[in-house]
Amino acid sequence: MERTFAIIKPDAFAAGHAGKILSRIYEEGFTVVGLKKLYLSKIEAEGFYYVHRSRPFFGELTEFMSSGPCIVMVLQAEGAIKKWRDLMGATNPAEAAEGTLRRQFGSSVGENATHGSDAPDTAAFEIGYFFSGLELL
Ligand code: 3AN
Repeated sequence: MERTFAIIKPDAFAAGHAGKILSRIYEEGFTVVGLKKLYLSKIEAEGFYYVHRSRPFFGELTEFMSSGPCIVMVLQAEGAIKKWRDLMGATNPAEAAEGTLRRQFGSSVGENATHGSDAPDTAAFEIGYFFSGLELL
């Protein structure tokens, strides 16, 4: 079994889509190992997206991620990292396949409803950024 880190981003949370996204997560067979609602500060968002600090959209990205509450989760399944990225779809909702979460709930490349770790090392960093071991029992 593999674990990945996921976010229901501020756009999807504010629009009331968190319940529908969680339903899909259960339907697709993930176990929700950790889950909490947070309202990130700019500093916390910058720490989370530190690998993107040199990208031109870093300011926009961290402003958006600290613009309202979100839900952070640890999801478990066979091949959870790829499975969750497949369910999310492409970064740009306009290019995301039919039936994916970003296609259904995203509105732009920045405000794209969900986040998911892209590899085992980033999953380990991202899970540890938000959850203690005790919260993942
Ligand atoms: P993904 O989240 O699909 O792995 P990345 O790693 O390319 O996508 O981008 C990291 C984050 O930065 C994504 N959550 C995305 O919403 C945001 N992002 C990517 N490109 C842009 C852009 N051109 N403008 C604003 N935000 C962007």
